[in-house]
Amino acid sequence: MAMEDFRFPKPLVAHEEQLDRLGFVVLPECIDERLLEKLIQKVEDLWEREDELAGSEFRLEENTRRLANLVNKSRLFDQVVLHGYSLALVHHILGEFKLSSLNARSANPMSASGQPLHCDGGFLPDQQGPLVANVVWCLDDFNIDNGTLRIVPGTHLSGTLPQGTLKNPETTHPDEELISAKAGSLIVINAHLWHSGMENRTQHPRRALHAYYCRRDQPQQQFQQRMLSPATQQEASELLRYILALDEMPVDAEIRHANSLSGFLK
Ligand SMILES: O=C(O)CCC(=O)C(=O)O
Repeated sequence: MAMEDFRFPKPLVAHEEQLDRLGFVVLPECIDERLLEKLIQKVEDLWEREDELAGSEFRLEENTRRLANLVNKSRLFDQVVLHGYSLALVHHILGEFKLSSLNARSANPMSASGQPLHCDGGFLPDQQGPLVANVVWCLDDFNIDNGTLRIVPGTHLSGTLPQGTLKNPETTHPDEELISAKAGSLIVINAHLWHSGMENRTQHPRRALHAYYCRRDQPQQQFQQRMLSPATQQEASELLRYILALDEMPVDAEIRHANSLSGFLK
């Protein structure tokens, strides 16, 4: 199988142009109600079951609950990482790509869950272009009170990282925008865009899935050939195997386990 074999839906030119220029696009009403309910139930079950180990395959973050390595934990997540329209936009950003990781993040109620502005993985694009893209699945509404995502439009083109440029990446940026999106929306971002989750000032968690993709020549954040159980690998469809790069020679950093990078978490 190769990338040309995919029959992605053709993205709207307006979406491609917005991604090119601003670095993000919000897609409302992408997750139907039944799937949304099932995804919420599944992540809540996993948080209960994994307890204090939840998220530990990657990193823990104060004032949040996290989960990692989700493709290994339920077949329900196949349709998240294989969502056709979001993959078409990821392809527009990255060209040939693969899944880097599928994680969940929930900003805790009434907590200092705000993050510093960052670029995912702490990466800058290289000579071939962007290395990473993220599709945020909104399991709850994202609004100014509950820890939505803030972005600084156009900064994916700046060739700089917020940590190297700003005195304090935690504080308000003059050009920042706070995204407003209903539960069931997807937010596709060129992950070189400066962005961060905000503080949750409500009584309810603000939950999201992060389907994170990297260019196909780049190391996965969570090396799927090592992290998926033999049973999960055996059950995977041909398409899923391709998106997870299960049948490919690992890149060097994947073999050396030197790839598990965050934009700001230690
Ligand atoms: O608000 C979110 O869920 C996105 C947070 C984020 O950018 C990250 O965890 O890297």
